[in-house]
Amino acid sequence: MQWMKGLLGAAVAAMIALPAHAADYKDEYKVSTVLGTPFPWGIAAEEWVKLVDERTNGRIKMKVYPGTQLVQGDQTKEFTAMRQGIIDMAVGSTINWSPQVKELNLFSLPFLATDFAATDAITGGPAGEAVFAAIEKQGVVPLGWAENGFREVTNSKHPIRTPDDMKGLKMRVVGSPLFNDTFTALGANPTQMSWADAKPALTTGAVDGQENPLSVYSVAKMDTVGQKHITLWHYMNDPLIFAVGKRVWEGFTPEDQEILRQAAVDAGKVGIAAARKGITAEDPSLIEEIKATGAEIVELTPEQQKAFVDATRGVYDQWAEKIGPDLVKQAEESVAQS
Ligand code: X2X
Repeated sequence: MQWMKGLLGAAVAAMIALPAHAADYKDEYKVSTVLGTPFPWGIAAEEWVKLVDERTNGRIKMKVYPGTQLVQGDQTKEFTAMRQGIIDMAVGSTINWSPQVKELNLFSLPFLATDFAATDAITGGPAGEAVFAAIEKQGVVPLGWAENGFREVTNSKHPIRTPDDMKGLKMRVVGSPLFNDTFTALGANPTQMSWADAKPALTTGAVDGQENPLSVYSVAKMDTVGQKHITLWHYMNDPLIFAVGKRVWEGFTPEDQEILRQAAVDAGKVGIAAARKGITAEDPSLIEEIKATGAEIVELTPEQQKAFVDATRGVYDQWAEKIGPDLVKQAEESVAQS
């Protein structure tokens, strides 16, 4: 038996002596996104891939799979697929993961955060930390934030200036039931569908409108599918999260985990800058570009915006209970200090 012990000892010694770049890393790590480049979402994901490649000298190879193609386009299944190891990594929207992580509905509370400072105060504050902890509890490791952007409402029928203008509009909404409730409260007729189905539905007129950031409107050329009326109501900013499935994460050495995390934080900054480009008072270039297509952009006055806040307050209160009143309070306090 002594010889066996000796062998075992040698094997253990060999394992310990194994270099940090574990030989059993995958040839490719699959990164899921809904939108690829040149959307800011895809820019963030590609930057992450690039930085990790550079900082590991090509030892960790990642590839972006846009269109949620790894889950047949069903963006509400992305989180589960990552948890199960079908997808290794993702840069995903809080909206699409909220069916599995109820805390992620926080960001979809209507008019919780209506400017960039408020958004950053939430993601960078205790609420952001609590949201990350909730994700981790579900078997996924969150690493950093990027941004899809402020979701503005568009339609093919008429300008929206008051909640009354929403009445009867058929609206495509995304995966969380919260959106159904918000648009129902405004008197619209919401239908949930994936991004893959949204543009065809707008093209045929099956729906009249949708809500998405101006960057998405522009890259997806929504003016060509009749979306001529845009209202900047800033009712929610849609953050994105860089994440890795837990089992995949545990396969990396601590040094490589740190590289992945720091690269996500750095790529997030690039993604956020791309998401905020051209839509500010200092740089309205994207707004001007969209206007040049013949689309009409309504900017709400504070009083006009308040009418929408009031009309959706019941939805906010009801969902604050479901999300967790303490978490919502933390976020509200961060916003108040921003
Ligand atoms: O489906 C959408 O509207 C999109 C692309 O913005 C998300 O995935 C949340």
